[in-house]
Amino acid sequence: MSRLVCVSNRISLPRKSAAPGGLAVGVLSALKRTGGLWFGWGGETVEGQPGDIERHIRDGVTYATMELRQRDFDLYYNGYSNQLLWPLFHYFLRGMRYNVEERDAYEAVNRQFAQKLLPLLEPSDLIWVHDYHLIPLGRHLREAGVRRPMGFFLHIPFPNIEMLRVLPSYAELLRDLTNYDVVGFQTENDLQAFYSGIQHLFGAEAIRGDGRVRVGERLIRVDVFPIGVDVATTQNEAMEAMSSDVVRRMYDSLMGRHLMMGVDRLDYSKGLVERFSAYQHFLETYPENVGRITYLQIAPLSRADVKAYVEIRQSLEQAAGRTNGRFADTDWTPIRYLNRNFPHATLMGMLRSAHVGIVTPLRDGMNLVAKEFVASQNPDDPGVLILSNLAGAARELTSAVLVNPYDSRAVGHAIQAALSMPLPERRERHAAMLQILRRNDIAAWSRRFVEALEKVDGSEPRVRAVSGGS
Ligand code: ADQ
Repeated sequence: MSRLVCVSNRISLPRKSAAPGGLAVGVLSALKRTGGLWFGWGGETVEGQPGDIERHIRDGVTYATMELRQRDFDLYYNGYSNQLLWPLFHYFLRGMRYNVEERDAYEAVNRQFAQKLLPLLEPSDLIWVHDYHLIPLGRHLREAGVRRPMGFFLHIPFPNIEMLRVLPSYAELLRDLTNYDVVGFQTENDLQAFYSGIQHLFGAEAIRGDGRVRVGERLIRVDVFPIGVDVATTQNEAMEAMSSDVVRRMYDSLMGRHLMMGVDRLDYSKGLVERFSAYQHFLETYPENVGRITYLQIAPLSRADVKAYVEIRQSLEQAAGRTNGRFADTDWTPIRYLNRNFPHATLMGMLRSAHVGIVTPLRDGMNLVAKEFVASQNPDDPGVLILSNLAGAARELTSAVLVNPYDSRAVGHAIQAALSMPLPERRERHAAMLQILRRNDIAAWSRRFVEALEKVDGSEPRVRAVSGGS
């Protein structure tokens, strides 16, 4: 039987408190099911030469971590990955900057990943590379002679060619993706955007009738694999956490008020400034809610070394301060804004306590919090999900209250509609969404991707790398 090898920029070591993030949740669920190897950066940077690979084995999963030089990390991760690819792929051109030195570091770190991974590979491995930090890794592995099936899954949106073309090296990026045998996206939109790039670069004839892409000798399966959640585990976590000390204290402190809750990494793509402004509109437009609702926003800091993230943090502190300064009373704070992590189960318990879950990213590959909110609810008396129609999750969760996150007034009205929604409608919407969550759960996601990899015939002449790098 084949071994699954997952590769991602950052890996979450067991027992260390994991940084929140959807990618880690997805990779771990895949590996827990099948066993195998998770290879990536362990979170340590060094000034001199990186040391040897470290290995830990836990519950059938081998974690192999490598170190990165501080300078490489700054340029590759904070620079190219998060100040170029992340904003570009999320359609935020204003936040994007192109720097050749960072591009070279991105290429060099991907080469390092390949060099460190090669000695760990076995002849029967299936290799699954995750996310935008590692797009060129497949080419480096092919150039080193790796013939095994290799897949790539993009956790974030893929931009249409008209947006992608802004990147000077867009053609290399597209060619790099054709070094994989399976390329997976979160939604049909992302898939179509990828086709737009393929058509632009290789012509319409490169896209075959069955959806696969033919580039030279290489045949690539391209498909949509919407990531999901573990519904039963989320439900159990949520139910159990309701009686935990933290969740009870939070619940008791509401003193019978309604709870609206948001959980997001602190990132400008998550639409938090617009959301705070929507909440302010809501309190202005529906003053009967003043003193009767609490909005709890949990937003752990991420990418704190990147300037745009420092700026968004300041804007949010100001916005929360403004609303609280204007509306708070001696015994009521309209927004409780917390920049910290919680154990996953605790978060699920808090989500279950909420009457409204508010998930309004300006763009998001999927957004697992939206799905976790639905899974955590009590089906007999479920809360209402307000969801951005620009999140990948909106393609599946069509029974949520869908909003345009830029339209703060409309989001304010949606909060009012959610709070006053009758129980039969809440139940109906929730049941419809739960059914979809069960069908497309996290196990189905990883199983479908691994099956696609298993179907790749390792003996095909797919070996010759499509050159992409500069
Ligand atoms: P993210 O941008 O990190 O993921 P998301 O999908 O919402 O966004 O996943 C966040 C995960 O972290 C959730 O499981 C959530 O419960 C957890 N989390 C958030 N805040 C936390 C906190 N304070 N403490 C502990 N855990 C916390 C990227 C893409 C998404 C895509 C995922 C998965 O940007 O679009 O859905 O990958 O593919």
